Amino acid sequence: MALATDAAGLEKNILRPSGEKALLIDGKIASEVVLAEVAAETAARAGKKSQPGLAVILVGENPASQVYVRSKSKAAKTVGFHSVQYDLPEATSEDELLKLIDQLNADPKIHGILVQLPLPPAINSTRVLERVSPLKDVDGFHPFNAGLLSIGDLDRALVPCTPAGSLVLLEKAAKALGVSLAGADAVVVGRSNIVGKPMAQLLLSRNATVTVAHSRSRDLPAIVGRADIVVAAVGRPEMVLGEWIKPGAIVIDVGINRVPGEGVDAQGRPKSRLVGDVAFKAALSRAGAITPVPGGVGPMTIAMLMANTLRAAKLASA
Ligand code: NAP
Ligand code: L37
Repeated sequence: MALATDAAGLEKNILRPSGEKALLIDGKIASEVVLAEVAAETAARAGKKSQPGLAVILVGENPASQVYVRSKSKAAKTVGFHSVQYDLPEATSEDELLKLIDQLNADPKIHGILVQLPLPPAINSTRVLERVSPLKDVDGFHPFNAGLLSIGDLDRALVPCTPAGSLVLLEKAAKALGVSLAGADAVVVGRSNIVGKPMAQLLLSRNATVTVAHSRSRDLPAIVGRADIVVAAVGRPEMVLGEWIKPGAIVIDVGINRVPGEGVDAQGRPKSRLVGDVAFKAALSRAGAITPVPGGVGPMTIAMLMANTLRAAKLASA
């Protein structure tokens, strides 16, 4: 797709694809801005305050998780953090994992602990997530942080990275379009604890009128069709159709779905490609602004993890 930056006034992460109506919100560029800010603040702490430290734990060999965990550890090094990664075998017991978390909770060099999901079926995820100290819970999955977000105490909450990054992109889009989130009708499709629910809380904190749709919702096209803001976090390739989108709406596509592509790669394996939960091409000609997949919310998730780790380090040394 040929991209042309729009006339003056648009930030460099907001692009207008030539011939299209919608603005394209580039998460890659936006994430680089966040990462540069975190790096600058980290550099400014050197010699005065502790170096922020992030521990990332991966259990098993889920290929997507391997990619994400590698990106997270790499980003942590790039911004100047102390970065450690634990690659544990699939057969790791819950007790072993809990012991590692206890060690990291007690380690003053570590300010953020992330346990990548999904965990192997033999491990109870709830017990594991609740073992992470709420002050080091940079994923924001501990009930204590979920509770703070739910009562609107955003000064103290560590907020889950994907919704936090989605909100940054949403605010940039609203600014570029000259609209306000306050009073806007927002629809979040999906109600998971890691994306949909915290996203709904964040939108509420910005005074949007929030509807949360899910697999039991009746008439999803009509619900989506009323929305000024649509956040799709379903995990179903291109299920939100372009024709559902209200003209001019802001669309944040959280979905990451790998689908069969065309042809074969150099090793002769069938190619695959990533698509979101929104039928992107059709939505592009109706939406006011939209995030692409890949290159939208995904890179922001990683950047917000770094921002959360820096925040956790500040909270620890306050
Ligand atoms: P999840 O836990 O599987 O939740 C999916 C939600 O979608 C559920 O609430 C489910 O409803 C709802 N749903 C499923 N089918 C539906 C349908 N036909 N109509 C309406 N709602 C439906 O998924 P998740 O962890 O929230 O992730 C969602 C997507 O975001 C996935 O594609 C995932 O890969 C992606 N993701 C991206 C990032 C990123 O950084 N970009 C981070 C995390 C996740 P019920 O509750 O009724 O079952
Ligand atoms: N914080 N996030 C946290 N904790 C977890 O336990 N599972 C999980 C989680 N999810 C997660 O890390 N998601 C995620 C998804 C996509 C990217 C990063 C993180 C990402 O970088 N996506 C790229 C494409 C990467 C690819 O080619 O596969 C993108 O541009 O969207």
